[in-house]
This record gives sequence, C-alpha cells and structure tokens, in this order.
Amino acid sequence: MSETKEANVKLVTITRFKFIPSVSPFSIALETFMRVANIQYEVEFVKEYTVNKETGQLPFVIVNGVQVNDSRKIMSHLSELFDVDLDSGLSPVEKVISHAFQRMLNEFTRWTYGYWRYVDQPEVFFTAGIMDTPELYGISPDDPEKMSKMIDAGRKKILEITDCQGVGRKPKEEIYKIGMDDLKGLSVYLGEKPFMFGDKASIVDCVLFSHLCQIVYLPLPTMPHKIMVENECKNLVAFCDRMKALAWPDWDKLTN
Ligand SMILES: N[C@@H](CCC(=O)N[C@@H](CS)C(=O)NCC(=O)O)C(=O)O
Repeated sequence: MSETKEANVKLVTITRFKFIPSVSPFSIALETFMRVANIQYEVEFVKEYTVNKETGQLPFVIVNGVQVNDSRKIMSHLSELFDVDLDSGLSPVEKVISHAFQRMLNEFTRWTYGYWRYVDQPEVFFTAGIMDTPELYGISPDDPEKMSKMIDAGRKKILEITDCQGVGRKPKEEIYKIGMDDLKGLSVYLGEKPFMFGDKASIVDCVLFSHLCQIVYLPLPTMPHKIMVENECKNLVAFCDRMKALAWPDWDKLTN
C-alpha cells in the first residue's frame, strides 16, 4: 500500500441520529462516498457547527493534519489522494449530468425539504424522536418555552437563507412542488437501472442517497416529499435500500 493510501482521515460531523445516521445530507453523502470508495476514516462527533472555525459548517475532514471543507471538495481531494475514481465509468456527458444533478440536490432540492423541516413543520420534525439526545441540540420537549424559542430561531435562520436563495419567497405549496419535480425527474432518469449511470454506484448516487434517506427513512408521514416518493417514485425507495445495503451494513447498529 502506498504512503498516501495510509493517510489518516478524520471526519468531523454532528452526532449520530435515529433512523438515519445523520440529518446532514452532506455528512451522509461524504460517509457513503468513503464507504463505497473503501476509504478508511475515523469520526469525531461534535455538537455545534461552529466547531468549524473556517466555514462554520459541517462536515469537514482533517487529512494528515490538514483541514478540508465542503463535501464535494472533500470527495475530490480524497479521490486524488487515494487514487480512487467512483466516476471512472462515466462518459464526459454523464459527468456533466452528474454534476448538474448534484448541484440541484445540494443547492435547491435540499431547501425544499429543509423548509418543511425547519420553517413549516419544525414542531413535527423536532418531536419525531429523531434525535437520540435532543438536549444536545437545545431541543427541550419538556420545556415548551425553550422549545418554542429554539424553533423560532431555526425558522428565522432558514427563512433568511431561503429568502436569499430565492425558494423561500414562494408559497409553500410551490416550494414543495419544486422539490417533488426534482425528485420525479431523478426517478425518471434512474428508471430501471440499479444506479444512476448503470450497474456501478458513482458519486451522484452517494449524493442522491444522502438526500433521499432524509425523506424515505425518517418517520415524518405528513411530509409532502415523502408521500409523493412513496407513492409515485417507488424506484427511488428501492434505490435507497440498495445504497444502504451497499454502503451501510452497520446502519441499524448506528441508528438504534
Ligand atoms: N456545501 C457544504 C454544505 C454543508 C452544509 O450546509 N452543512 C450544514 C449542515 S447540513 C451546516 O453546516 N449548517 C450550519 C450553517 O450553515 O450555519 C458541503 O457540501 O459540505
């Protein structure tokens, strides 16, 4: 094994959750990528996003003592360092499609279910038993006043972000329709294939899975995206199960 392949990778991310390993799609995408690419890593769980002194966001990695931010940049960095390319089977056109799908999911679709979670129905989201240790996140189901302050602060923050991004300015039905249209398009593209570009999982599959598992596996039966995917995009549900089996044999252990 070469020296670089022995590089020590430490993933820094938010603590584990129930039902899915993380409510951060970016953390799930990165971990799924490392697992599919067979890159060994250790995890340091933190309670605050502000632990990242450079961007204030999670996840990030420390590789041989150097911090790298942003899930997609981290995937490129690790691919180069470990000489693995999950996208090696993709044609140049497929690479562009993969890139566009990832942008859509990470920068747009994400906010449509984030809006439901943190602006429209935070009371449902925060009391669904998803957090193993709710107090870590300032969630206090037994202290309604504290709980409502926390929900208001989260709502304000996401409203500010989605207002700048644009999606937050629309009526909520329209926001959800946009997210559902994204997912329907991905479902059509996936079709009967096991993975987005055929028989082998590539980076876009890690990213698609990271968002879909937020919808498919969380016990949020009133979420419009979930209702739509379960009824109209059954191939996305099967895809999710396939990715979970491929990359997360320890899923149940991690999420219970
Ligand atoms: N582009 C970043 C996005 C990361 C991101 O948005 N992380 C969220 C958690 S899911 C976060 O840190 N939020 C706190 C904040 O933005 O203040 C990536 O791909 O890693």
